[in-house]
Amino acid sequence: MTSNIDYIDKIPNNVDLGRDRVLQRALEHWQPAYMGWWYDMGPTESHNYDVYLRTAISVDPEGWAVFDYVKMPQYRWGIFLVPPTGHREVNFGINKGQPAWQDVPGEYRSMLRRLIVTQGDTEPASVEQQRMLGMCAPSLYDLRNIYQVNVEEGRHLWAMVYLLHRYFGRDGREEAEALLERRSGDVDNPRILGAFNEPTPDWLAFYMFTFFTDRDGKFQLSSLAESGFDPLARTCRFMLTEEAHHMFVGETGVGRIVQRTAELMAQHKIDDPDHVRALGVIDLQTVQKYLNFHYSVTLDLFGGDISSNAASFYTTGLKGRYEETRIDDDHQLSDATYKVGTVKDGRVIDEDIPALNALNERLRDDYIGEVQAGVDRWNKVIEKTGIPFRLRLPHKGFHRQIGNFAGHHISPDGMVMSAEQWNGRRDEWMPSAADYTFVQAMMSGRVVEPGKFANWIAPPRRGIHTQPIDFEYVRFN
Ligand code: BYC
Repeated sequence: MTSNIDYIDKIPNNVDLGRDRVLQRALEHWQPAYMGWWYDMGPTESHNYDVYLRTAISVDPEGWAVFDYVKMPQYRWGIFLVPPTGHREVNFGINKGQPAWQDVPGEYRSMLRRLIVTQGDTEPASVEQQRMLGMCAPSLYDLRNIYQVNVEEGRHLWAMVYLLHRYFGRDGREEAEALLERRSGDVDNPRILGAFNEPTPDWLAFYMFTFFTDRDGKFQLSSLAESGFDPLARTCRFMLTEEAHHMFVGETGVGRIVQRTAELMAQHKIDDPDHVRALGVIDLQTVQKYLNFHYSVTLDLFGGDISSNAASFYTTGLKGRYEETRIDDDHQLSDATYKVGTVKDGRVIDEDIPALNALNERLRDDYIGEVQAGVDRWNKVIEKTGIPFRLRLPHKGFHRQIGNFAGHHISPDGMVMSAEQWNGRRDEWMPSAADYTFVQAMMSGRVVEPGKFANWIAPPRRGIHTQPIDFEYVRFN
């Protein structure tokens, strides 16, 4: 395996695909089905556009990407793994110290397949969720960014499908087909995880999604990058380099929205949300409601607070903790405990449970720390304008459907309420139908003039790669 990618093959790769004819044929068989899915479910009306995209040419940390105009159906989706490092070991669990597995250990096969399928399922799901948004993009810069995110989610699907085809035989191939058959939000055949069946109806939702939900991707991929199953670890490492841009799009997108709103509020000396909306921008209260929604559905993606699945994934060496190898402990967690929140006697309390069963909660906490830092940066943007409003993360138990808080009604401040009380205040905390209608009405058309931005968002600080902000990032032909 080399760092450079072979683009001569029909399927670009750095895994010497040409040497395994059976695998190559199987993937070449899957490829047209993938293209069919892209034409059906990829970004609407985009197939003939020239988009200024980056494509991976190497898996080296330095200089792995080239930037050029590409028609998205001609994007070179392929298989890129970070090269193996000599003598890697399983770094945690009962198999700690064994050489990392280059093949699937038979006894862990179904667990591993399930992890790979769940990861793979989120990638096409997000493309499906976002497919209409190109029609109302706030600028060519943003349009290019959503397309970049979409093609890379497509590539992440390829990454998981390669593992299924290469290591799981017939049932792997069947799973790979099923990944193209499920549909986000479909009643009969939905995507596997909750958040990936929610609509992403507008650009505020898209930026929130890429900030919050793509960051779940970062933390899950980081845990899988610790896996004792070496091909999974190496493919996740490369996926993480692509993920960083998606979170950048989310953070700067929300940052530019709050900047525009707060600047107009300061300039016009107003703070009433109706007056703010009358200026054609999104009031900060609505931004807070979107934040509450996306944060809470993303917290659910980490799974139950107490999970025997998570304990098994760890004990067997299949899925580690965030930055496992940098943690200074026994990497077995046999005696350790961890605090998880739960509701007792009408109050939220912390309970110590065996750390092995609390691994989902621990990863969720790592995630929350990083998310909080991003919210602090948004608040700095608002603070600079002199506007006193601050965004904040709601309580961890707010609006949860999975884990200890599911079935309880918790306010953003962490108060346990009755269903009636909570529902009575729902529209103060979560986007209402009227909020969605307002935001969507504002985003009714697409801004196509290079360098121009919709009224509701500030321009970015700089363009893509070395290009200026008014570069023609998408040509519609
Ligand atoms: N919705 O023991 P439990 C990304 C299920 S995002 C629906 O509590 P476990 C991306 C669970 O499957 C990262 N069902 O949880 C972002 C299980 O079902 P079964 C995606 C849920 O198994 C943006 C049952 O409840 N990657 O990459 O420890 C754009 C009990 O489960 C949910 C991964 O998730 C839910 N929210 O952990 C594009 C990594 N939560 O098996 C991409 C791989 C739980 O009993 N997946 N359930 O029928 C995993 O590590 C684990 O499957 C989970 C769940 C962390 C998701």
